[in-house]
Amino acid sequence: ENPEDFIRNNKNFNRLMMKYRCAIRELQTKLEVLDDEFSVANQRNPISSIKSRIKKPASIYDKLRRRGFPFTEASIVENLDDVAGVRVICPFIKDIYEVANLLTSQDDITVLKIKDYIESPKPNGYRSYHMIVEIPVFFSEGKMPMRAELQIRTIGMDFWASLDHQLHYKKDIGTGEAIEAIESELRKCAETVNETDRHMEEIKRMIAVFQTTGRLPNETVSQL
Ligand code: 0O2
Repeated sequence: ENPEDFIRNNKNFNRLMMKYRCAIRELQTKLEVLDDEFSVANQRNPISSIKSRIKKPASIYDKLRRRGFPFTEASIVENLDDVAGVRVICPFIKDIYEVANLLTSQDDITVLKIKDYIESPKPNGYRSYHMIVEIPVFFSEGKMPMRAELQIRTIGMDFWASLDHQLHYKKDIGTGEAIEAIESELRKCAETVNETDRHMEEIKRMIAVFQTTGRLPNETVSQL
C-alpha cells in the first residue's frame, strides 16, 4: 500500500498525527514557560526561537520501509522517535545545556536518548544537542505517552545546519575529489561558526565580569 492510499483510507493515521501535534504543543509551552521565567530573572532570553514539524507521511513511510517495519499506527508509535520534532534555537552554547537540564528535570518528562553532537560533532562538522523525550498527553480516552525529538542548537549551529541541509545533507551529489573538496569547505565553515560561538560566549563572560568588578578578566583580554 502506498502512503497516499493508506492515509486516505485511514482516519486513525490522522488521529495519530493529531496526537503528535498535541505533544509538540505541550513541549512548546514548557519551553516558552522556561524562557519567560529565565528572562524575568536574567533580563535576556535563553531561547531565540522554536520551530516544530510533524514528519511528512512519505518520510514516515520511507523510514519504516528502509528499516523493514510495517506502515501501521502501532509500528509508527513503536519504531519512530522523530515523528514529532521540536527545534530550539539558543543564543549561547551554555543556554542549550541550561534549557535541556531545566526541561528534563520536570517530572513528567522522560529522557529516552541523548546525542550530544556538540561534545562530539559529526565528522562533517554538524553540531547540535539531540534528545528523544517522552511526554504524557491527555486525550478523551486517557493519558498517552508521546515521543518527540528535540534538537537544541545555537543560532550559529542552526545557520550552518540549515545551509548544509539545502546544499548537501542527504543530497546525492556524488563522490570523488571535487565532492571531498566541497565537504572540506563545509567542515571549515562549521569550525568557523564554532569558533565564533565560543568567542561570543567569552564576550558575554567579559561583560559579566566587567559589570560585577569594573574590570575585564585578565586572562582573556589578550586573546580577543
Ligand atoms: P530532516 O530532513 O532534517 O528531517 P534517525 O535517522 O533520525 O532515526 P539518527 O541518525 O540517530 O537517526 O538521528 P540523529 O543523528 O540524532 O538526528 C537526525 C536529525 O538530525 C536529522 O533528521 C537532521 O534534522 C539532523 N541532522 C543530523 N545530521 C545532520 C547533518 O549532517 N546535517 C544537517 N543539516 N542535519 C543533520 P533527518 O530526519 O535525517 O532529516
